[in-house]
Amino acid sequence: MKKHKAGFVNIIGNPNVGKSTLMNAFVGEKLSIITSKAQTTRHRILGIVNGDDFQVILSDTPGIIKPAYELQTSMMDFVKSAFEDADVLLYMVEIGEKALKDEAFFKKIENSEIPVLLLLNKIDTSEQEVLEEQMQHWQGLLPKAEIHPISALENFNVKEVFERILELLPEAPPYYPKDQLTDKPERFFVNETLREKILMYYKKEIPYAVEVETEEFIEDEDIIRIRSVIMVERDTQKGIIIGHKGSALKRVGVEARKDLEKFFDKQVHIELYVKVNKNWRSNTSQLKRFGYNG
Ligand SMILES: Nc1nc2c(ncn2[C@@H]2O[C@H](COP(=O)(O)OP(=O)(O)OP(=O)(O)O)[C@@H](O)[C@H]2O)c(=O)[nH]1
Ligand SMILES: [Mg+2]
Repeated sequence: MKKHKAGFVNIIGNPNVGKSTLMNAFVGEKLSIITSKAQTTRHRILGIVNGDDFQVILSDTPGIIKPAYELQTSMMDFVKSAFEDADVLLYMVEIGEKALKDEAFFKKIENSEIPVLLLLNKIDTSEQEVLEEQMQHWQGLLPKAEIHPISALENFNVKEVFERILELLPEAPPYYPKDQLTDKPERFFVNETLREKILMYYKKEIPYAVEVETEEFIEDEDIIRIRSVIMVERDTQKGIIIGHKGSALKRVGVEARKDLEKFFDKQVHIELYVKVNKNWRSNTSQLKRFGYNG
């Protein structure tokens, strides 16, 4: 019988470099939300790729930042936990980038005992000359790492990186049932899809002041009925989220519904509410309730 390989492959890097885009490309599903704004991902999200003789458990993590408030501290705890159980570390940088924003994390990568693949992403935006200069730069900084230029968006070199991961993984039985795709429940994907639309349609501080909680998720034979609450920190933000005669909020609901109908492959009905939850980002017990720490 062929030997079975399995292990944890954790993707880390600065905000907005394309970590979630890569994870979705590996899994072939839109598990992680993607936007052009930094700090789109707030949780550690598993994406599991199963084969007859392998199970690759990928972790998408928040981009590395210096925390300014409690929510961001919890986000960085997810990144730390991804260091602790990795069999292979995927350290993603994008063309033009010169260093990780947090030196302590960089030292951890430098001294890592586990294999590190440095993925130089977004090469579709770059000239050959720049690419070569960047590869030399990173090889100089991390001599032990293997460098792979990729484009997560255009699926360039993604398959090759996956093959390399399989070579590096230890022999082990599967950690999760072979039909499982992620560790997160359905409601999580509802919350994230709504948050993606909010990141896309609102400016400045608004998306960062928002958390989404799905209170109801009822699946009938031919429809899923969802009721979600969009939480903001202040009254003024509530007004902005709702918009003139409710038009802004309606757009969020309509666009999220389209995505969720694809994701669940079923008709979806969403009811949205907006509530003020004062300073939830700095409130430890509220953060716990939303699945951040502990
Ligand atoms: N041109 C180009 N754009 C890319 C590529 N990969 C990702 N992007 C874009 O980069 C932006 C950020 O992508 P994400 O996958 O959300 O990045 P992330 O690292 O998960 O970001 P955070 O969760 O905020 O840390 C999006 O606009 C993507 O479309 C790539 O290979 N080429
Ligand atoms: Mg992300």
